[in-house]
Amino acid sequence: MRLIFLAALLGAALASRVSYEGYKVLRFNPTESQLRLLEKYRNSPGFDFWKEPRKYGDNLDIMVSPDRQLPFLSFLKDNNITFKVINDNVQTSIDAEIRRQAVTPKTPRAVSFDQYYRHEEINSYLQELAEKYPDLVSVESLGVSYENREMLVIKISSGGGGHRPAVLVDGGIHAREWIAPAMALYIINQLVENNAANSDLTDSVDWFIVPVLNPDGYEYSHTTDRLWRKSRSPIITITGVCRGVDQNRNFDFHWMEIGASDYPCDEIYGGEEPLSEIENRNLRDFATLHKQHIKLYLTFHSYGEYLLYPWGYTSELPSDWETLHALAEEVDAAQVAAGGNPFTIGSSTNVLYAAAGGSDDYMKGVLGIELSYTVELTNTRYGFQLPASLIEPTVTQFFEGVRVFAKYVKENF
Ligand code: 0X9
Ligand code: ZN
Repeated sequence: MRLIFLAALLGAALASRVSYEGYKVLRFNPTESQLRLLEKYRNSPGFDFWKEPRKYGDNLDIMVSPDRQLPFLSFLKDNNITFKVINDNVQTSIDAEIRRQAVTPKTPRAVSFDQYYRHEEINSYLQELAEKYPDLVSVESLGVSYENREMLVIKISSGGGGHRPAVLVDGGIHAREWIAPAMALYIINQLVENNAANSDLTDSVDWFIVPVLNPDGYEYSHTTDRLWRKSRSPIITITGVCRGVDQNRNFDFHWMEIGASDYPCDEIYGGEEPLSEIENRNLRDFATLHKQHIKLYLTFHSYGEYLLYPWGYTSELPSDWETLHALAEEVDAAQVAAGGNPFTIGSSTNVLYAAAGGSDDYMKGVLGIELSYTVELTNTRYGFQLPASLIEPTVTQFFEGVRVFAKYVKENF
């Protein structure tokens, strides 16, 4: 009976999903000239560049659709480009993930870090914390998403009447990067439910945490297309409707200048206008209201193990880049001491790629938040589909870095 129920649940979960049957992910360690050759495939149909290298020695991961594999493999052979297949069939790993999600018991009122939660579950957890810890926690709505999902921000403050320096954290601007909301949730969990051990992080610093900045995309990546990145608002084109804007190309600072597309069907579509996306306007409004107090902005993404600071729109550096760099190094040392791999540190443009309209650039460039970082968590062969069993080591290791960030804010503002 139980088996039939589970099979039915799984059947429903698998129905009408985007299929990645036969898609492979190849990992390269290209030389500069090989990279130039591979770059030509970047915008070709059937190719999805999951992770980009910038400096020699970094890896490049490309997902290739079944119909493009044969010609691509012979191109690689002709050019002596070696690679490893890190995922032989993306659909198989998606199915395994769906199976795990369907059978993992959801335990209300006790969060755990061995499973990924849905948006509703995350919202309920935040509300429960507000009820249980009224002296430390309050929850506010930033507004609703395009598809009417409530976007919650949790405020963690042990007092001070809103005059203390604050940290703004978000996760999940990119739908498929599930470890990002999980990281945000872990920070919340530690600051609130383990406050006795972490009271030094909240005794003179306030926290504003938005665990899911793209709730519609996040839900869509759970129900329909595991590799969805963008928001879900529809945009009419001459060939039909395409959905979604890359919310991290949509902020109003050097919008569309570089590394963004004006074609609505592209993964890095910047939107019809800056801040076209309601989810981004919701964050903008909240951050603007509190900008005097927010000293540090952390936006979580995956994957690649990078600690990035502005700018993403230019290779020039902000005047205080040495402070940003030195703090990132301290943060990295702490997470390495906790067992993590060393992260690559630098400005987005210089160590990753140029891409304007990101939330990190906006927070610093427009709102004047001094310390602004994009954190790209994890760099495993699993790509975006980090197995749930690896959530805990990932988030606990990086939490040691978060401690260093908090200490810096506490001591310097
Ligand atoms: O491209 C992005 O938006 C981020 N990488 S991801 O693979 N998670 O999509 C990096 C953003 C870095 N910041 C800026 N370019 N402003
Ligand atoms: Zn991302």
